[in-house]
Amino acid sequence: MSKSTIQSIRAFEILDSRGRPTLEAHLTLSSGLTAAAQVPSGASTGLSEAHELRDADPARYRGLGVLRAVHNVNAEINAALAGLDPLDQTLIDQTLISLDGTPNKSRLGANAILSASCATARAASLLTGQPLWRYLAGARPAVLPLPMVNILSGGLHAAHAMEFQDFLAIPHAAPSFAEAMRWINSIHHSARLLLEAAGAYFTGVADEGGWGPKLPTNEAALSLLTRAIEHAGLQPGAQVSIALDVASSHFFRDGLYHLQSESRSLTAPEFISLLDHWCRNYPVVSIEDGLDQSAWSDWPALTARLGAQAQIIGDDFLTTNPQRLSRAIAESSANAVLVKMNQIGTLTETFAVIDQARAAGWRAVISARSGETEDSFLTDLAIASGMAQLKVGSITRSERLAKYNRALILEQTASLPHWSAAPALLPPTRPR
Ligand code: 2PG
Ligand code: MG
Repeated sequence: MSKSTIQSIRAFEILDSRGRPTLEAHLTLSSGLTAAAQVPSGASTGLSEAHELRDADPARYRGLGVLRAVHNVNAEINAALAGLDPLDQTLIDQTLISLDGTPNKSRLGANAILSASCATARAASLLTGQPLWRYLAGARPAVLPLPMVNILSGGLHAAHAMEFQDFLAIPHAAPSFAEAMRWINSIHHSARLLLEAAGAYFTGVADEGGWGPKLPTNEAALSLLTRAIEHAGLQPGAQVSIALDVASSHFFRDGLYHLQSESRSLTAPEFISLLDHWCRNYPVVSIEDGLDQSAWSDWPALTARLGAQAQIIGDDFLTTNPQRLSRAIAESSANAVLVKMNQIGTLTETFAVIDQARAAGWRAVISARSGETEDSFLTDLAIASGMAQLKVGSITRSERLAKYNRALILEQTASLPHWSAAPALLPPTRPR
């Protein structure tokens, strides 16, 4: 027990990167020390995510206000945490989970609960005089993560210009995080030049800061990204590879994957073949939500077919949920999990999923949401996880840069091992 205990917690309604309400919590210790944390919010959410509590009052923010969640922090959570040891994160999170009492945190709201969980950890790091990443890591080996960076967006994040949600670049051969960002900047710039040259209609930047162009097909985006890597003077496959967040649940209906932009609807085996075809023709080494979130019987076939050449990630499919991950590990449904704190709602459960993935020999990608804040907590979490991969969105918009800039500074000040020190945790590479 540390000498300092939790004195109070107070939450506020603030706005996220889409201008929608979210929470910031301020936690005060008996020593007088205070710490804040802000929580993110997704748009392409999975059905099994913990519940984000919104007011449903149409008179404010079209029902999206979070004043009820704020009240839950200020009343019940404040009362339950007062007097507890901020260094006992497990106790804090167990207290929050029991206080809520529902399986999906729907009574108090996962947003309310996560704000308290993260603010406690930050206060504890300050109390112990450690950087947040080191406090969070505990005995885990901290690693500077390889970023996967959004260049082109479609799906729910870009007015459905294309069905696939994210086309991302993985600068795996970059010798440093700083150099990775420089490469990404060149690719992002080249993508714009190529889009303009092709006369593509711009829908403006998408929710995560990438380009949201109207391209004729999903494959056209894949081809354009490959050419943008080359145009930037980098070698696709050898230096920079491609990740896809298919987010396929959002165009899956009645047993078929509907690629409306391409005027075709595919069965699961046909869709797996299409992904296989693209992995052969483009340097794709990571596929997220390649199948629908409820298609448990199809995921093992996708992983058997493509798992050696690509990391097969479950996001909407696994929702950072320990039970879903256990089943997926047992059934060899994928080989990687996307980790988003607010899908599950506490830090302790988030680390449980990370540790479960590591023990199973799976990979994990620590990820932001499409609705983000200027909080850089995520970067510290990614470093602390030791899982060596980070997904934040694109390199425009400051809610993304808060995370990248934190990594840029820590690279130079914290002497962290580079991601290449953990090769087994990285996506496969396929030099061409
Ligand atoms: C995803 C995320 C981030 P959202 O699907 O991986 O890209 O989007 O936060 O909208 O779920
Ligand atoms: Mg996703």
